Amino acid sequence: MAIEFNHWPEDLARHYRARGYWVDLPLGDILDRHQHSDAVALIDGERQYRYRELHQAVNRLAGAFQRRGLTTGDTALVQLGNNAELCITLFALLRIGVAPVNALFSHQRTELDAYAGQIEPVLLVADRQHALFRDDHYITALQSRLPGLATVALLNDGGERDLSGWIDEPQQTPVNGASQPGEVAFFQLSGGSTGTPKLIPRTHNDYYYSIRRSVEICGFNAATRFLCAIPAAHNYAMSSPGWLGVFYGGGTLVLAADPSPTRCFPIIEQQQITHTALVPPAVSLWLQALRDGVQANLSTLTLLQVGGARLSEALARRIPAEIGCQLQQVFGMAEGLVNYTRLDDSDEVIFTTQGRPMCPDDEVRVVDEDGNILPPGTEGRLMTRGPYTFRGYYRSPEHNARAFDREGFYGSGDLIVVGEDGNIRVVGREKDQINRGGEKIAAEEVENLLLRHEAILHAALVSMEDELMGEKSCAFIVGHRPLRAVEIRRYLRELGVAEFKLPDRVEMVPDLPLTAVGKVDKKRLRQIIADHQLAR
Ligand code: AMP
Ligand code: DBH
Repeated sequence: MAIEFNHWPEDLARHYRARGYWVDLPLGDILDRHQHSDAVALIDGERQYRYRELHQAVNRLAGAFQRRGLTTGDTALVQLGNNAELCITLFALLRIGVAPVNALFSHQRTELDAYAGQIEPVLLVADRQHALFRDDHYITALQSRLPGLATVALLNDGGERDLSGWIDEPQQTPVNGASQPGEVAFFQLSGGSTGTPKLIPRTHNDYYYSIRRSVEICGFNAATRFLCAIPAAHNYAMSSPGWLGVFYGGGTLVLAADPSPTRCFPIIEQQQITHTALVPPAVSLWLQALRDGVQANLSTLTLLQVGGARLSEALARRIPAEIGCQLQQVFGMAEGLVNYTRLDDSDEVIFTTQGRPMCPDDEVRVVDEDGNILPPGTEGRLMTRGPYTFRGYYRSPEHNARAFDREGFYGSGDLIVVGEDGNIRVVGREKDQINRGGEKIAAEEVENLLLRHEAILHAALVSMEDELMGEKSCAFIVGHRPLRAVEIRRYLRELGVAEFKLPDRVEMVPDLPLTAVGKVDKKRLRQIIADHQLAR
């Protein structure tokens, strides 16, 4: 059975097909087009796959999944780091029509619980090297809650369930069963602003378009050697143009475990990297390393993409000057809409804006609090719809009613200004979220966890400025007794939360300031912490 999702209205769907955005091909086509190629597709440490080999590995794993009973319309929870197995697993699942949630490797129990609870997976793919999967406790707990979760494959297991073993199983049966191109291919993760992390159904048609168009704009081709050092499961790394874009163009993907200069500089030199994508804090670290005189030959690098969080103009200007490559700003979202500065834009546009929508049929509106459309040049809320912007979070009718307007425009929660030339500047945010160097923290999610602590009465999480990360998080807490930051962080860690969500700072207060309508006054709290920071 096909996975439910909110469809585009018929007239728009017809338009998107007529304009050639939706081509009715499954995402598996990205590899199929190169299945006879001897070009190198993927480099992961010492391991190297040619397109032909990658395609065969995908087919073998798809067969292995099929023999274990997986079939079209099933769902899977996948948590793998930046390795070849992540790419092989995704394509194998696409081949047999199983829709995964690709959790980030930094995710812990509460995040995985939330995703599993929503999709009720029949398959789990995880890594023994992740703390949660060192033993079978968590797997057993998941299976007792989800009786349908019958199949488990584990990287670095060595036994019957070893993922690498499954990839090596000889292919005995032809694989088939990809879902229809108009149906859900997989779920993307929303940075979110609500208590439970929301899932974004993405169809083959909409996602494939976003990849093809990104490849075109960014100029990826067979000569591209792309370094993926940011989390490969993230929408940015997958599709803007990301590693799926590299494969589409027939180039070479080189994986790295993290974006630190010590990790990446030698790889860039050895692998002759031409393109890579970073978040702003990583850019700062790269620039600092170069200023510190770290020896590195980055001369092959022609394009550095930066996105996920606001890049300051000062930092932007240093990129061509000090790294010696072109900058491209990327303002995107897992929900869909992606904006790029173009390769032939003026320095002014590239340094001071977050670019413009990639598709002529991306509809972007700037509206006020009541939804009235504002004139160009005015700051307001971003609303958008288009051929690759989703129409609703998975199984979240109430939240969708708030996140979308009557015409199906999605409100991203960003405050923007659109210039006369159509370029967008992100100037703020109205969603209750902290953007910690590109990693999104939904305040409510952390607050709910804090409130489970026996000594905590009220809690509010807000952003505070940070030189490296852009923003960090500060928890204001009303408690029965004084609590120290280390204690709170340890408590959250024990609950099982991704490390980046732990409050960077904790302030005990007698009460939380309220607005006139009785809501926690977060603006005031942000001001309090800013004043504290100034005073230091
Ligand atoms: P997510 O919904 O988790 O995919 O995160 C998308 C959000 O990240 C956007 O709505 C923005 O708030 C933020 N974002 C992404 N790229 C940029 C950028 N280049 N500049 C500023 N904010 C960004
Ligand atoms: O932050 C994001 O989610 C993001 C940034 C750049 C994204 O999803 C994308 C490009 O596709």
